[in-house]
Amino acid sequence: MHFLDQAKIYVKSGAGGPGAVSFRREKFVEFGGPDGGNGGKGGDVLFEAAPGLNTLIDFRYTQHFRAPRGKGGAGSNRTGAAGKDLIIMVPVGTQILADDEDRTLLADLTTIGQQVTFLRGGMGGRGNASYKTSTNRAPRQHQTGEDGEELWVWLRLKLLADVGLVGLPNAGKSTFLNSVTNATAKVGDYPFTTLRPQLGVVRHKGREFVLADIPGLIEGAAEGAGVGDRFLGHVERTRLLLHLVDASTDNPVDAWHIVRRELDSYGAGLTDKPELIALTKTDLLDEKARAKVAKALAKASGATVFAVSAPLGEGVEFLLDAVLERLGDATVESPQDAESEPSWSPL
Ligand SMILES: Nc1nc2c(ncn2[C@@H]2O[C@H](COP(=O)(O)OP(=O)(O)OP(=O)(O)O)[C@@H](O)[C@H]2O)c(=O)[nH]1
Ligand SMILES: [Mg+2]
Repeated sequence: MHFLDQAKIYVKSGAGGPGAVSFRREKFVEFGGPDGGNGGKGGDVLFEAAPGLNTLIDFRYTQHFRAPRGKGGAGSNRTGAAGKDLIIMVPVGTQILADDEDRTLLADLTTIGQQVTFLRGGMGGRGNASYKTSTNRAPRQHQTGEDGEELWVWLRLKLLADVGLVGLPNAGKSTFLNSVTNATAKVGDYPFTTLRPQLGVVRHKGREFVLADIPGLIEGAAEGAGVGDRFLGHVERTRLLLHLVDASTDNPVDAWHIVRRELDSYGAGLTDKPELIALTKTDLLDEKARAKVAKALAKASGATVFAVSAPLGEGVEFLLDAVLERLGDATVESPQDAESEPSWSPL
Protein backbone atom coordinates (compact mmCIF):
# COMPACT_ATOMS: atom_id res chain seq x y z
CA MET A 1 0.00 0.00 0.00
CA HIS A 2 1.20 3.47 -0.76
CA PHE A 3 2.08 5.69 2.12
CA LEU A 4 2.05 9.46 2.27
CA ASP A 5 2.40 11.53 5.39
CA GLN A 6 2.17 15.03 3.99
CA ALA A 7 -0.31 16.69 1.66
CA LYS A 8 -1.43 20.17 0.75
CA ILE A 9 -5.13 20.73 0.23
CA TYR A 10 -7.57 23.53 -0.48
CA VAL A 11 -10.68 23.83 1.66
CA LYS A 12 -13.62 26.18 1.28
CA SER A 13 -16.79 26.43 3.29
CA GLY A 14 -20.11 27.12 1.57
CA ALA A 15 -21.36 30.63 0.97
CA GLY A 16 -24.67 31.61 2.50
CA GLY A 17 -27.67 31.57 0.18
CA PRO A 18 -29.09 34.92 -0.95
CA GLY A 19 -32.15 36.36 0.75
CA ALA A 20 -35.24 36.60 -1.45
CA VAL A 21 -37.17 39.64 -2.59
CA SER A 22 -40.78 38.71 -2.83
CA PHE A 23 -44.20 40.24 -2.19
CA ARG A 24 -47.41 38.54 -1.35
CA ARG A 25 -50.09 39.45 -3.87
CA GLU A 26 -53.19 37.35 -3.90
CA LYS A 27 -56.46 38.13 -5.44
CA PHE A 28 -58.78 38.03 -2.45
CA VAL A 29 -56.24 38.70 0.26
CA GLU A 30 -56.44 42.25 1.40
CA PHE A 31 -53.00 42.84 2.81
CA GLY A 32 -49.99 41.77 0.84
CA GLY A 33 -46.48 42.65 1.83
CA PRO A 34 -42.89 41.56 1.63
CA ASP A 35 -42.42 37.87 2.25
CA GLY A 36 -38.93 37.10 0.91
CA GLY A 37 -37.25 34.52 3.18
CA ASN A 38 -33.63 34.42 4.32
CA GLY A 39 -30.99 32.42 2.55
CA GLY A 40 -29.68 29.19 4.08
CA LYS A 41 -26.33 28.94 5.83
CA GLY A 42 -23.42 27.55 3.81
CA GLY A 43 -21.91 24.19 4.76
CA ASP A 44 -19.06 24.02 7.28
CA VAL A 45 -15.82 22.18 6.61
CA LEU A 46 -14.93 19.66 9.33
CA PHE A 47 -12.09 17.23 9.85
CA GLU A 48 -12.67 13.88 11.51
CA ALA A 49 -10.12 11.34 12.71
CA ALA A 50 -11.24 8.04 11.25
CA PRO A 51 -10.21 4.59 12.44
CA GLY A 52 -8.47 2.30 9.97
CA LEU A 53 -6.67 5.02 8.03
CA ASN A 54 -2.91 5.32 8.29
CA THR A 55 -1.86 7.28 5.26
CA LEU A 56 -2.73 10.55 3.57
CA ILE A 57 -2.41 8.95 0.13
CA ASP A 58 -6.01 9.77 -0.81
CA PHE A 59 -5.12 13.46 -0.73
CA ARG A 60 -2.68 12.98 -3.56
CA TYR A 61 -5.64 12.42 -5.84
CA THR A 62 -8.15 14.85 -4.37
CA GLN A 63 -6.87 18.21 -3.26
CA HIS A 64 -9.88 20.50 -3.43
CA PHE A 65 -12.69 20.32 -0.91
CA ARG A 66 -15.68 22.62 -1.09
CA ALA A 67 -18.72 22.53 1.13
CA PRO A 68 -21.97 23.36 -0.72
CA ARG A 69 -23.52 26.81 -0.50
CA GLY A 70 -26.81 27.52 1.22
CA LYS A 71 -29.92 27.66 -0.93
CA GLY A 72 -31.58 30.99 -1.60
CA GLY A 73 -34.60 32.13 0.38
CA ALA A 74 -38.00 32.14 -1.33
CA GLY A 75 -41.40 33.76 -1.19
CA SER A 76 -43.89 32.97 1.56
CA ASN A 77 -41.10 33.58 4.05
CA ARG A 78 -39.37 30.36 3.19
CA THR A 79 -35.79 30.12 4.42
CA GLY A 80 -33.36 28.45 2.04
CA ALA A 81 -31.96 25.07 2.97
CA ALA A 82 -28.56 25.08 4.64
CA GLY A 83 -25.61 23.65 2.70
CA LYS A 84 -24.57 20.23 3.98
CA ASP A 85 -21.43 20.18 6.11
CA LEU A 86 -18.41 18.60 4.45
CA ILE A 87 -16.54 16.14 6.65
CA ILE A 88 -13.00 15.30 5.58
CA MET A 89 -11.78 11.99 7.01
CA VAL A 90 -8.14 11.87 8.05
CA PRO A 91 -6.02 9.30 9.90
CA VAL A 92 -5.62 9.60 13.66
CA GLY A 93 -2.48 11.63 14.33
CA THR A 94 -3.08 14.14 11.53
CA GLN A 95 -2.13 17.73 12.18
CA ILE A 96 -3.52 20.61 10.14
CA LEU A 97 -0.91 23.28 9.55
CA ALA A 98 -1.15 26.75 8.02
CA ASP A 99 0.54 27.32 4.68
CA ASP A 100 2.86 29.93 6.17
CA GLU A 101 6.54 29.94 6.97
CA ASP A 102 6.12 28.63 10.52
CA ARG A 103 3.54 26.04 9.54
CA THR A 104 1.40 27.17 12.45
CA LEU A 105 -0.57 24.34 14.01
CA LEU A 106 -4.27 24.92 13.41
CA ALA A 107 -5.74 21.62 14.57
CA ASP A 108 -4.52 18.27 15.84
CA LEU A 109 -6.60 15.10 15.59
CA THR A 110 -5.35 12.63 18.13
CA THR A 111 -8.30 10.42 19.07
CA ILE A 112 -10.60 8.26 16.96
CA GLY A 113 -13.82 10.03 16.08
CA GLN A 114 -12.52 13.46 17.08
CA GLN A 115 -14.08 16.21 14.97
CA VAL A 116 -12.98 19.78 14.43
CA THR A 117 -15.10 22.39 12.73
CA PHE A 118 -12.45 24.04 10.65
CA LEU A 119 -14.21 26.59 8.44
CA ARG A 120 -17.68 27.96 9.09
CA GLY A 121 -20.13 28.30 6.26
CA GLY A 122 -21.31 31.82 5.43
CA MET A 123 -24.54 33.09 6.96
CA GLY A 124 -27.54 33.22 4.67
CA GLY A 125 -28.55 36.67 3.42
CA ARG A 126 -31.63 38.37 4.84
CA GLY A 127 -34.75 38.32 2.72
CA ASN A 128 -36.74 41.47 2.14
CA ALA A 129 -39.41 40.44 4.67
CA SER A 130 -36.91 41.09 7.44
CA TYR A 131 -36.51 44.73 6.38
CA LYS A 132 -40.15 45.60 6.81
CA THR A 133 -40.73 48.49 9.21
CA SER A 134 -43.67 50.76 9.93
CA THR A 135 -42.26 53.38 7.58
CA ASN A 136 -40.99 51.06 4.88
CA ARG A 137 -43.73 48.57 4.14
CA ALA A 138 -42.43 47.40 0.83
CA PRO A 139 -38.68 47.06 1.17
CA ARG A 140 -36.73 45.69 -1.74
CA GLN A 141 -33.62 45.36 0.36
CA HIS A 142 -32.02 41.95 0.77
CA GLN A 143 -28.58 40.48 1.30
CA THR A 144 -26.68 38.20 -1.02
CA GLY A 145 -25.38 35.87 1.67
CA GLU A 146 -22.00 35.83 3.30
CA ASP A 147 -19.05 34.29 1.45
CA GLY A 148 -17.51 31.05 2.64
CA GLU A 149 -13.96 30.97 3.95
CA GLU A 150 -11.16 29.45 1.92
CA LEU A 151 -7.70 28.29 2.79
CA TRP A 152 -4.79 26.18 1.61
CA VAL A 153 -3.52 24.01 4.44
CA TRP A 154 -0.96 21.28 4.99
CA LEU A 155 -1.96 17.95 6.41
CA ARG A 156 0.85 16.24 8.27
CA LEU A 157 0.43 12.76 9.62
CA LYS A 158 2.39 11.99 12.75
CA LEU A 159 1.59 8.43 13.69
CA LEU A 160 0.71 7.84 17.29
CA ALA A 161 2.81 5.21 18.98
CA ASP A 162 4.06 4.69 22.53
CA VAL A 163 7.56 3.60 21.64
CA GLY A 164 9.69 4.57 18.63
CA LEU A 165 12.53 2.45 17.25
CA VAL A 166 15.55 4.44 16.14
CA GLY A 167 18.96 3.43 14.90
CA LEU A 168 21.24 3.27 11.89
CA PRO A 169 20.07 1.37 8.81
CA ASN A 170 20.51 -2.39 9.27
CA ALA A 171 20.45 -2.11 13.06
CA GLY A 172 17.70 -4.72 13.17
CA LYS A 173 14.75 -2.43 13.88
CA SER A 174 12.28 -4.15 11.58
CA THR A 175 13.47 -7.56 12.69
CA PHE A 176 12.78 -6.52 16.27
CA LEU A 177 9.34 -5.14 15.37
CA ASN A 178 8.45 -8.42 13.67
CA SER A 179 9.68 -10.50 16.56
CA VAL A 180 7.60 -8.72 19.20
CA THR A 181 4.47 -7.72 17.28
CA ASN A 182 2.13 -9.09 14.65
CA ALA A 183 3.73 -6.80 12.05
CA THR A 184 5.40 -8.21 8.96
CA ALA A 185 7.86 -5.46 8.13
CA LYS A 186 10.33 -6.03 5.33
CA VAL A 187 13.76 -7.10 6.53
CA GLY A 188 16.93 -7.07 4.45
CA ASP A 189 20.68 -7.11 4.84
CA TYR A 190 21.05 -3.79 3.05
CA PRO A 191 20.47 -0.23 4.30
CA PHE A 192 17.10 1.46 3.88
CA THR A 193 15.03 -1.66 3.65
CA THR A 194 12.38 0.30 5.49
CA LEU A 195 11.12 3.34 3.62
CA ARG A 196 7.86 4.01 5.40
CA PRO A 197 6.99 3.86 9.06
CA GLN A 198 5.16 0.86 10.33
CA LEU A 199 3.31 0.22 13.56
CA GLY A 200 2.89 -2.94 15.56
CA VAL A 201 1.14 -3.78 18.79
CA VAL A 202 3.24 -5.40 21.49
CA ARG A 203 1.40 -7.59 23.99
CA HIS A 204 3.47 -8.36 27.01
CA LYS A 205 2.52 -9.46 30.52
CA GLY A 206 -1.12 -8.52 30.10
CA ARG A 207 -0.34 -5.00 28.85
CA GLU A 208 -0.09 -3.64 25.37
CA PHE A 209 1.56 -0.73 23.64
CA VAL A 210 2.24 0.46 20.10
CA LEU A 211 5.72 0.26 18.64
CA ALA A 212 6.75 2.30 15.59
CA ASP A 213 9.48 1.24 13.17
CA ILE A 214 10.93 3.94 10.94
CA PRO A 215 13.67 4.14 8.29
CA GLY A 216 17.28 4.19 9.50
CA LEU A 217 19.14 7.41 10.21
CA ILE A 218 22.59 8.11 8.86
CA GLU A 219 25.07 10.89 9.42
CA GLY A 220 23.74 14.06 7.79
CA ALA A 221 20.12 12.86 7.72
CA ALA A 222 19.07 16.31 8.95
CA GLU A 223 20.55 17.71 5.73
CA GLY A 224 18.78 15.12 3.65
CA ALA A 225 21.33 12.29 3.58
CA GLY A 226 19.84 8.83 3.12
CA VAL A 227 16.10 9.28 3.18
CA GLY A 228 16.40 12.41 5.34
CA ASP A 229 14.87 12.73 8.77
CA ARG A 230 11.31 13.85 8.12
CA PHE A 231 9.90 10.50 9.20
CA LEU A 232 11.15 11.28 12.72
CA GLY A 233 7.80 13.07 12.95
CA HIS A 234 6.36 9.62 13.53
CA VAL A 235 8.29 9.15 16.75
CA GLU A 236 7.86 12.75 17.89
CA ARG A 237 4.86 11.84 19.98
CA THR A 238 6.13 8.62 21.48
CA ARG A 239 6.88 8.41 25.20
CA LEU A 240 10.03 6.44 24.78
CA LEU A 241 12.71 5.83 22.18
CA LEU A 242 14.17 2.38 21.83
CA HIS A 243 17.57 2.89 20.30
CA LEU A 244 18.91 -0.24 18.62
CA VAL A 245 22.62 -0.58 17.96
CA ASP A 246 24.10 -3.39 15.87
CA ALA A 247 26.60 -5.08 18.17
CA SER A 248 28.42 -6.65 15.23
CA THR A 249 29.47 -3.40 13.54
CA ASP A 250 32.98 -2.01 13.81
CA ASN A 251 32.08 0.74 16.20
CA PRO A 252 28.77 0.49 18.05
CA VAL A 253 29.62 3.50 20.24
CA ASP A 254 30.04 5.66 17.14
CA ALA A 255 26.80 4.29 15.74
CA TRP A 256 25.00 5.38 18.87
CA HIS A 257 26.58 8.87 18.75
CA ILE A 258 25.65 9.40 15.09
CA VAL A 259 22.00 8.68 15.73
CA ARG A 260 21.93 10.84 18.87
CA ARG A 261 23.36 13.75 16.88
CA GLU A 262 20.73 13.37 14.19
CA LEU A 263 17.96 13.24 16.80
CA ASP A 264 19.38 16.44 18.23
CA SER A 265 19.51 18.18 14.84
CA TYR A 266 15.91 17.23 14.19
CA GLY A 267 14.85 18.92 17.43
CA ALA A 268 11.24 18.62 18.62
CA GLY A 269 12.52 17.44 22.00
CA LEU A 270 13.57 14.01 20.72
CA THR A 271 16.76 13.97 22.78
CA ASP A 272 14.78 14.83 25.91
CA LYS A 273 12.70 11.70 25.57
CA PRO A 274 13.59 8.73 27.72
CA GLU A 275 15.79 6.37 25.73
CA LEU A 276 16.40 2.68 26.17
CA ILE A 277 19.51 1.36 24.45
CA ALA A 278 19.76 -2.19 23.20
CA LEU A 279 22.48 -3.99 21.30
CA THR A 280 21.14 -6.27 18.57
CA LYS A 281 22.60 -9.29 16.77
CA THR A 282 24.43 -10.40 19.88
CA ASP A 283 24.36 -13.95 18.48
CA LEU A 284 27.12 -12.85 16.09
CA LEU A 285 29.52 -12.15 18.96
CA ASP A 286 31.10 -14.40 21.52
CA GLU A 287 30.45 -13.72 25.13
CA LYS A 288 33.65 -11.81 25.68
CA ALA A 289 33.19 -9.48 22.72
CA ARG A 290 29.58 -8.93 23.71
CA ALA A 291 30.52 -7.85 27.22
CA LYS A 292 33.18 -5.52 25.87
CA VAL A 293 30.80 -3.77 23.49
CA ALA A 294 28.09 -3.47 26.13
CA LYS A 295 30.53 -1.98 28.59
CA ALA A 296 31.86 0.60 26.12
CA LEU A 297 28.37 1.67 25.13
CA ALA A 298 27.20 1.87 28.73
CA LYS A 299 30.16 4.08 29.50
CA ALA A 300 29.55 6.39 26.50
CA SER A 301 25.83 6.72 27.11
CA GLY A 302 25.76 6.60 30.88
CA ALA A 303 22.78 4.28 30.61
CA THR A 304 21.98 0.63 31.07
CA VAL A 305 22.58 -1.26 27.85
CA PHE A 306 20.29 -4.14 27.00
CA ALA A 307 21.21 -6.88 24.53
CA VAL A 308 18.99 -8.89 22.25
CA SER A 309 19.21 -11.48 19.56
CA ALA A 310 16.04 -11.65 17.52
CA PRO A 311 16.64 -15.08 15.92
CA LEU A 312 17.41 -16.67 19.28
CA GLY A 313 14.78 -14.64 21.10
CA GLU A 314 17.43 -13.84 23.67
CA GLY A 315 17.06 -10.81 25.89
CA VAL A 316 13.76 -9.80 24.31
CA GLU A 317 11.55 -10.52 27.33
CA PHE A 318 13.89 -8.68 29.62
CA LEU A 319 13.96 -5.65 27.31
CA LEU A 320 10.17 -5.61 27.05
CA ASP A 321 9.95 -5.70 30.84
CA ALA A 322 12.08 -2.57 30.93
CA VAL A 323 9.93 -0.89 28.28
CA LEU A 324 6.77 -1.62 30.27
CA GLU A 325 8.36 -0.28 33.40
CA ARG A 326 9.32 2.95 31.65
CA LEU A 327 5.92 3.39 30.09
CA GLY A 328 4.24 2.91 33.45
CA ASP A 329 0.56 3.79 33.30
CA ALA A 330 0.76 4.70 29.63
CA THR A 331 0.15 1.11 28.54
CA VAL A 332 -3.32 -0.32 28.33
CA GLU A 333 -4.53 -3.67 29.51
CA SER A 334 -4.30 -6.22 26.76
CA PRO A 335 -7.85 -7.31 25.89
CA GLN A 336 -6.65 -10.69 24.66
CA ASP A 337 -4.98 -11.56 27.91
CA ALA A 338 -7.95 -10.32 29.90
CA GLU A 339 -10.22 -12.68 27.97
CA SER A 340 -8.05 -15.71 28.46
CA GLU A 341 -8.15 -15.37 32.24
CA PRO A 342 -10.44 -18.01 33.71
CA SER A 343 -13.67 -16.46 34.88
CA TRP A 344 -14.31 -16.57 38.58
CA SER A 345 -16.80 -19.10 39.82
CA PRO A 346 -17.88 -19.90 43.38
CA LEU A 347 -18.02 -23.63 42.61
N1 LIG B 1 22.25 -12.56 13.23
C1 LIG B 1 21.33 -11.63 13.41
N2 LIG B 1 20.91 -10.92 12.35
C2 LIG B 1 19.96 -9.98 12.55
C3 LIG B 1 19.42 -9.71 13.83
N3 LIG B 1 18.52 -8.73 13.72
C4 LIG B 1 18.52 -8.37 12.42
N4 LIG B 1 19.39 -9.12 11.69
C5 LIG B 1 19.67 -9.01 10.26
O1 LIG B 1 20.17 -7.73 9.99
C6 LIG B 1 19.71 -7.27 8.72
C7 LIG B 1 18.99 -5.94 8.87
O2 LIG B 1 17.81 -6.11 9.63
P1 LIG B 1 16.55 -5.13 9.51
O3 LIG B 1 15.60 -5.56 10.56
O4 LIG B 1 16.05 -5.05 8.11
O5 LIG B 1 17.25 -3.77 9.92
P2 LIG B 1 16.60 -2.30 9.97
O6 LIG B 1 17.21 -1.63 11.14
O7 LIG B 1 15.12 -2.41 9.96
O8 LIG B 1 17.18 -1.70 8.64
P3 LIG B 1 16.60 -0.50 7.74
O9 LIG B 1 15.12 -0.75 7.54
O10 LIG B 1 17.35 -0.60 6.47
O11 LIG B 1 16.88 0.74 8.49
C8 LIG B 1 18.81 -8.36 8.18
O12 LIG B 1 19.56 -9.15 7.29
C9 LIG B 1 18.44 -9.17 9.41
O13 LIG B 1 18.16 -10.51 9.12
C10 LIG B 1 19.91 -10.49 14.93
O14 LIG B 1 19.51 -10.33 16.09
N5 LIG B 1 20.84 -11.42 14.66
MG1 LIG C 1 13.83 -1.69 8.65
